[in-house]
Amino acid sequence: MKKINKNKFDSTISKLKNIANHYGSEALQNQLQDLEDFISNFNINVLVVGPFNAGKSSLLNKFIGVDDLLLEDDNPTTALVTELYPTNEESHFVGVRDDDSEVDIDPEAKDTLKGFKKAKFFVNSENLKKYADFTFVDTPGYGSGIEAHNNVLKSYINNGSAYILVFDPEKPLDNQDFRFLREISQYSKYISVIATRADRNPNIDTVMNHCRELLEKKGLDVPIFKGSKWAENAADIIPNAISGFDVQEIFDEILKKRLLVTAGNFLAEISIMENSSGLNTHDLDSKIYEFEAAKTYLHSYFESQKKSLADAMGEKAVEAILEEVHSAMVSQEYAVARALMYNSDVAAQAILIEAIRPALSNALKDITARQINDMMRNISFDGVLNRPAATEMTGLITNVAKNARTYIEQGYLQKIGSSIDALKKTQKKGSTFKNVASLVAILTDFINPVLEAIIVFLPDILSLLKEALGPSEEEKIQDYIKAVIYPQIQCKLHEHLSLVVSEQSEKLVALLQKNVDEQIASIETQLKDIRKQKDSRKNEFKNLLQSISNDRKLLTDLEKGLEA
Ligand SMILES: Nc1nc2c(ncn2[C@@H]2O[C@H](COP(=O)(O)OP(=O)(O)OP(=O)(O)O)[C@@H](O)[C@H]2O)c(=O)[nH]1
Ligand SMILES: [Mg+2]
Repeated sequence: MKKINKNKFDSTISKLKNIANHYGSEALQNQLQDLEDFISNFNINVLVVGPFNAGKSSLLNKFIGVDDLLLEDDNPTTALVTELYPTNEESHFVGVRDDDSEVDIDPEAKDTLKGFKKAKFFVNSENLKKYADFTFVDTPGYGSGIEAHNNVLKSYINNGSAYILVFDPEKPLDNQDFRFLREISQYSKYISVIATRADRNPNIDTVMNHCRELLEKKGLDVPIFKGSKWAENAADIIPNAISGFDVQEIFDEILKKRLLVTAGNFLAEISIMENSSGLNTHDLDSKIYEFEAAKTYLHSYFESQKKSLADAMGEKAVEAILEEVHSAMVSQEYAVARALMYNSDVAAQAILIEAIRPALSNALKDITARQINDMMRNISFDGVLNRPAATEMTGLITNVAKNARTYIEQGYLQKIGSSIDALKKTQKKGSTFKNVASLVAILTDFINPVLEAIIVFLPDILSLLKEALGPSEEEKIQDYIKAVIYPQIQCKLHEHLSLVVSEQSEKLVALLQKNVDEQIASIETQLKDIRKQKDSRKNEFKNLLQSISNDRKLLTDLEKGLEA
């Protein structure tokens, strides 16, 4: 028995696979999977059909070699489509429900099955194994007037890849049979006719000739065989009837049709992808617009803010610092007076410096924090950018200022000198750290020279006191400190502060400007990245269109090849 070569269309299938791989389409992969399942499950369904009581079930029983496998009777008998499969194990029977679920059937009940769409009989039969490329199917006969039998046959009839029509020569082929033959010839050209019960009909050859002529006349090119279930060669009647069915030819024909369907589905799927693909860079374009606008805004905002920052750090700042220093000194008035009374200039100096140092740094802390705060608070991208982007951008910019402020407020400036080291120890090196460290450094630079100046001029100022008064006049000393020494210190401090404050405010502006520049640079990096994304999206789209057009050509060529 010739076997089907199922690999014959492998090159066509691998072309389809290549095409499917060009797209991440689940639909195409499913099509391929269905096709592969179809091929691996492929069998030639041979439907044994004919009028009721013709002897269909009897012929199949003989072929299979089990006499009571399918019920035979003089009445309309077969009620269920029964597919016959070979097995190496003991025979067993399965009922298939409408929803395709399957149940095992008790062998005793196999002849009276009810409530199933069809039955599957697995039989340990040499002939079934020998003709394993075929699945033989027993069907209910037509013309019995039993509606249920007709319906079962009707709903299954188009499942055949080949047909054997069995008739009783005592009722030669009539119009009903020809109508039936015409219907099945739509589904397959592989049809044979068997006149059975030859043992009972001495005129069998005349009947066969008559039927042969009729078939020819009706344009049906169908071979006709005869046989009897009682003949010795009864098991060979079906093999004879299918001997003209070329299994490879049947497979090729069916598979070509199936491949054409798959190619058609591929073309449809590719068209859908083409229609829904469209190049859309709207999201990227609006991002580009947003970033460009943010860049411009940041730039002009800081230009306009520089001057007001410098102003705020000018004379007004000096006054505020001096006020802080003054009240710090006043609070140490008594201690200073006592030190001087006991002739300890060094102690008096130390007390004053230790009072002035935190006052200076506190005042600076307040002013700086307030300035940075004001500046950052007024940043608003609203109106320049859409709302979510504006919030995000404002957050990005003010973050640096917020961090700087936190460090100032946490008192790093009071540990001036060691502040940067302390920061280095506690902070990872990042952009925030760098900014905060620079800020602390600027303020350190600011305070230290002022303190150094005090250390230089303080002894001279204090020695004024010694020249003016003798010891033990505590109240007088205190008055003198208040009236002469403190104003002198304030005066000297004013000179120094005015000198450094403008310089320091420039440094502060420069630091903030550096911050802004960094933000602009980061915006530019992101812009570059977005533009790159836009280019690659354009390219991808171009490639998709190209591959759609290539694959469409491949598929239509493949269709032509299959149709030829
Ligand atoms: N003498 C003789 N009787 C046969 C032959 N083939 C079948 N019969 C008898 O004819 C009757 C009908 O046979 P079945 O095999 O049930 O016929 P069927 O075509 O399956 O009938 P339905 O299932 O009703 O469509 C039974 O009583 C069989 O024994 C045959 O070749 N010679
Ligand atoms: Mg039957």
